[in-house]
Amino acid sequence: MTTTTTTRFVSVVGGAFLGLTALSASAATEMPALPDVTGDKVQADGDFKIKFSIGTTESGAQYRGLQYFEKIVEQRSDGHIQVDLFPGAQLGDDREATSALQAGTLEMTMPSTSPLVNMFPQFAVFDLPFLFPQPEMADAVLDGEIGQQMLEDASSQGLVAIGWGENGYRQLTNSQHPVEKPEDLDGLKIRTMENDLHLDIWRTLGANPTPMSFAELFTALEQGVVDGQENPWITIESSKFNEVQDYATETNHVYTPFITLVSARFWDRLPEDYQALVRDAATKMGDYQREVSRTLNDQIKQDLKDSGMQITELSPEQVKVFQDTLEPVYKDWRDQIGGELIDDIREQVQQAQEQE
Ligand code: KDG
Repeated sequence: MTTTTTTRFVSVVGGAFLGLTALSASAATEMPALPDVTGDKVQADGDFKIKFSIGTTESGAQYRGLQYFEKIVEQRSDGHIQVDLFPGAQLGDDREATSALQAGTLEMTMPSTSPLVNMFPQFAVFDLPFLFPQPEMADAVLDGEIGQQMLEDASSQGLVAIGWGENGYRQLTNSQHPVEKPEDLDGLKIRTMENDLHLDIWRTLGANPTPMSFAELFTALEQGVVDGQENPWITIESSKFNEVQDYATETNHVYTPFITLVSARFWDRLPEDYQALVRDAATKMGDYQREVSRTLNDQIKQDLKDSGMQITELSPEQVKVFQDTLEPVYKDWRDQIGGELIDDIREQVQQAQEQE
């Protein structure tokens, strides 16, 4: 059952903004109120507890999505399913949390696809630079045939994959100097996710990349172990990277999705009606998270500027220099990822661009 993104992507944020301001240092950013829960109550046998772990902090869009998931599941199960949220990598980073699901010691997590390429090589397609010019094109692929097939393929190795979310477009930050062209990266030590394609991207651009878990990143930036990193604006703010990074460049170089995973051991114990409830809640969480992330993106970039961060906005010509410099990455990774998958996605993106 796949529905096209546009029909499902009804605005859930509306105008209601709650004054959630205390969470991040430069926060004028207000999180939208959680939408009301729609759908009937679900009756099934047994009581269940879901521990849901993520790596980003409680002041990000990802956590706001989890709060909506919690609200839906607890209300529609009449409290027979309890959901406990663990942000900030309290229960481990993306790889550790995913292993805990396989071991059955944790019920749910929502990692980025990038750190899991070692388990699911196809996920590397999302690490290709400048693949999605607009987020709606990523939605169309993730919510379409390709994305649904990937969820089925990732429902293996002790895991059940039930939905997508948005980490977002990645932006470069550093503590040394403004970056406007690849040459400015010469000698800069850039932290990347634990992902060989990302290492290739920054090596190809002339930087000195090093892979590291997200959980270790703030300290590594603070202590100067690395000069820079790249993440979406909302993660840069919610993780307070602006407190240890003076410069940013709006590169939008990669769109990273989140994937919602459940422990297969837990899933197999869950009655079918509750499985359907959890899957529906995961879909609604992903849609809402995308909307929060996109609604707040520009506001947060402004907050970071107001907090003193020097943000370089690249001209289309400057972006093209980065794109052209990275084109060889597509050739180098074609066989490993699968030429057909890359072509199918690029064709879908092209069609969407032609319809604009
Ligand atoms: O658990 C948090 C990570 O999924 C996410 O933030 C990954 O973008 C990421 C990074 O830079 O590690």
